[in-house]
Amino acid sequence: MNKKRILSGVQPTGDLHIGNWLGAIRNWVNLQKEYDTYVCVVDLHAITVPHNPEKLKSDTLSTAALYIACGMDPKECSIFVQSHIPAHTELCWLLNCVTPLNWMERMIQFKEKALKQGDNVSIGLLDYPVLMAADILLYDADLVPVGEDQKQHLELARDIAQQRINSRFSKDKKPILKIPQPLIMKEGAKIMSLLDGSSKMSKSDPNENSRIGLLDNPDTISKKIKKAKTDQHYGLEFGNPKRPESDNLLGIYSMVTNQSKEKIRKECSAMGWGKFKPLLTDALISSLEPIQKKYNALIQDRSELNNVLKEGTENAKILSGITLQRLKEALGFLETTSI
Ligand code: AQP
Repeated sequence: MNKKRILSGVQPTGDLHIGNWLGAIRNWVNLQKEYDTYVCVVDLHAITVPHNPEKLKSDTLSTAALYIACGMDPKECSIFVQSHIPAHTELCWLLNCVTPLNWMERMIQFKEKALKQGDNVSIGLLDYPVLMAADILLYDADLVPVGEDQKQHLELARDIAQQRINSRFSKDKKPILKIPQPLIMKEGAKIMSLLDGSSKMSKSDPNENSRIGLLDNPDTISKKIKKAKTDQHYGLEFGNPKRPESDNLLGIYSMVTNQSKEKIRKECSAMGWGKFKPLLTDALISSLEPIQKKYNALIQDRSELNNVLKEGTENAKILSGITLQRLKEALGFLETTSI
């Protein structure tokens, strides 16, 4: 039986953090054997907010290298850069022309990011979810592993595919685009800022102390954890809405030590912050050390990384070309072969 396909990606908008790892990449690593896995570095998404061209290049490479360093195995999956496959932008245009504007204006992430941009909001930022729909639909993905924050975008992709393409343009009731399902992992679905347990850890947070970068050195990790927000209570607990920092840091500790919440609860319920923080620091340092080692090797000798990206691009070109052609036919475009 054919494996079901999954597709996912991270934007090269800065240094990847443990939220990107625990909420996304680590899940892909666990899924890659079971699924036909496509992961891309979504660089076209990264320019929906103001960007630095030199940094975009290096962030794109470092994001791809981190996929591999975190355990994505090029023998099990295809890794590629979104902008290397022109079908993404072409499909995005086709979908733009059938997507109602008011669907886009409802998107929570757009509203949040637009607030930060003031008068500088680009059409690209508004269109971000349509490009994301194109990314997913191009590969006939069955499942999309996403964090809780991306669920609304996936629902939009499903609505565009079903309501605006399949039900309007399919002639023989055979779907033109496959309807993807979200695959949301319970643990690590959302890692919160170190400085505010109620807001998401994010690359674009101007305060670097809000996040642990995957490439942070031990000294930086230690300093950031020392500065992490705490509360006045003694003893640490999960799930108390009045103590989001306790829940978040315990959750991170549980994930990086690969221990169940139950075990962590027993270990930490009678522990003060002063005793817990060094434990968390050590656990983070040792879980990131093998990732950093592999990353440094990949970046120093780029030949392995280049080969992985070339092969991934070839695979992605084949699949995306088939879907794009199928949709263009259904929409009535004149074929080049007929002239
Ligand atoms: N804090 C988080 N907790 C769990 N998962 C997270 N993801 C991001 N932040 C967290 C997941 O990482 C994947 C890729 O994210 P992205 O970089 O494409 O976009 P994002 O969600 O907007 O990530 P950031 O770090 O917040 O970037 P900026 O600041 O540039 O917008 C997604 O699966 C996401 O759920």
